[in-house]
Amino acid sequence: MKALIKTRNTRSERVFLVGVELKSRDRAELRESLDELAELAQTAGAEVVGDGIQKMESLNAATFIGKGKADEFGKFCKANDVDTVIFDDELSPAQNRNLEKILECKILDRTALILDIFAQRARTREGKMQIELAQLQHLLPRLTKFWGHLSRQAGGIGMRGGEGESQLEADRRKVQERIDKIERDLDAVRRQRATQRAGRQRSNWPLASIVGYTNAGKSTLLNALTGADVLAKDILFATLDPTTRRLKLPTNQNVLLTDTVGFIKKLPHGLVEAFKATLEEVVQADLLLHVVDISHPQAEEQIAAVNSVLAEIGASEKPTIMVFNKIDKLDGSGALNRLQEKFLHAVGISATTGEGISTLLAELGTQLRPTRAFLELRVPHEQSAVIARLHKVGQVIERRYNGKTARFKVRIPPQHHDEFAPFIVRKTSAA
Ligand SMILES: Nc1nc2c(ncn2[C@@H]2O[C@H](COP(=O)(O)OP(=O)(O)OP(=O)(O)O)[C@@H](O)[C@H]2O)c(=O)[nH]1
Ligand SMILES: [Mg+2]
Repeated sequence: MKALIKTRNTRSERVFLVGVELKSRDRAELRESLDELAELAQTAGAEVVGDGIQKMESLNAATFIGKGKADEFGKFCKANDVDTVIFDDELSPAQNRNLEKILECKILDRTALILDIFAQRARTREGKMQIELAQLQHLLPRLTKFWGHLSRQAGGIGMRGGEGESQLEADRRKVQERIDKIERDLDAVRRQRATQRAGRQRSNWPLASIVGYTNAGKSTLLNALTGADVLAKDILFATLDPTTRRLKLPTNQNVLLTDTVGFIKKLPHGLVEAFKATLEEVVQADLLLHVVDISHPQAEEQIAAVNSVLAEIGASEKPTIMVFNKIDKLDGSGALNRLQEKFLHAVGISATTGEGISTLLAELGTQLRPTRAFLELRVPHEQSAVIARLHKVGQVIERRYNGKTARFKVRIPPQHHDEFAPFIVRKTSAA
C-alpha cells in the first residue's frame, strides 16, 4: 500500500496537528497526547508546523471540531503552506470529508498515521500482510460511505442502482477479496508458528515475552541480555517483527526471550486484531517482562495503555515482572520507589548502563521456577470450558485422548492451581 505521508526530495510534508480538550481529558493530558502525535508525525517523515486545540463540551458530528475553529485553522494552514492536518482522535469518514473541504488539504487521523508508520516499518512478509490487512479494514467502511455519498450527490434518486453503485460494489468486493486472501495467508503463518512453538515446547524451555510501550527500551534490553542485534532506536515502533533469543540464567536455567512490537495509547483496534499472529508470542508466554520507561512523565499512563492491550489479546493474567527501565535518566529515586510500591514484582534497571540487570536475572529465575513444574490433569471431554481455560492460563505440553477423558501434561502458574484442583492427577517437578 502507498504511504499516506509523502517525503518529497525537495521538502518533507508539512503538517498541522489538532486536538480537542474535553471534560474527560484536561489540558495537560491533551498536551502530552499532542506531543506524542508530533513524535509520531516526525517518525512518519513529516515536519510539524504547529498545533491547535479547541475546548469543547461535546464533539461536532459533522466536522469533529467547531465550524468556526475549522475555518480559523484553515486560514492558518493556507498562510503556512500546510499539506496535511492530523487529528489526534479517530475521525468518522464523513468528518474526514467535511474537514477536507473546509481546511482544503489532506486530513489524517491518529489511526491512519500509526498505520502509515507500520506500513513503512514492516519488513517481513508476515509484518507486511498484517499491516495491509489493518489498512484495508480501516479503508473498507470509509470506501462504503465515500461511494455512497458520491452516488447520492451525483444523481440522487435517479442514480440508485446505476454507475456509482456498481462501482461501489466492485471496489468493496475487491477490497473484501484481498482481506479474505490475507486472512487465509496469515492463518497459514499462524499454523507454522504453532509448529515452531511445539518444537520449543518439546525442549521444555519456558518462554518470556518482553512487552511495553513503544520506545520503552524493549529491544535494548533483549540486546543487553542476549547479545542479539535488534534495531534499538529513539523512534516510535522501531520493532515490528518478533525476535526470539535464548537466555541462560546464572542458575543455568534456559529461557526463551521474545522482543515484539511496542504498544501505544489509542492503538487502533484493527491493528491489534491484525497483529494477533505476532502477539501470539505474548499470549503463549509463561511470563511477561513489562518494560516501562520510568523517566517518562507519562510512565503510569503508558503502563495502563499496555495493560489494556494485554487484556484485549487475553494476556492480562500472565505472571509479570515490571521492569522499570532508564533509571540512569532519573533525577532522584522518588518515581522508582513510588512505582515499586505499587507492583509486586518490580525491578529498576538501566538497559544501557547495565545497572540492575543482575537483580532482574535473579527475579527471572525465581519467577520461572514454579512454572517448570508440570501438572497432569484428566478432564472429561464435555468440560470444554475447563479445557479452554487450561489453554488460556497454562502451557499444554502433552495431550492424550482416551475414552471419555483427555489427559493433559501442562505448566500452570501456581496462582491458578486451585481452579483445576478437581482434575489434577499428579504434580511433577521437573529438573
Ligand atoms: N538513557 C537510557 N536510554 C535507554 C535505555 N534503554 C533504552 N534506551 C534508549 O531508548 C530508545 C528506545 O529504545 P528501544 O530499545 O528501541 O525501545 P523499544 O521499546 O524496543 O521501542 P519500539 O521497538 O520502538 O517499540 C533508544 O534510543 C535507546 O537507546 C536506558 O536504560 N537508559
Ligand atoms: Mg524495539
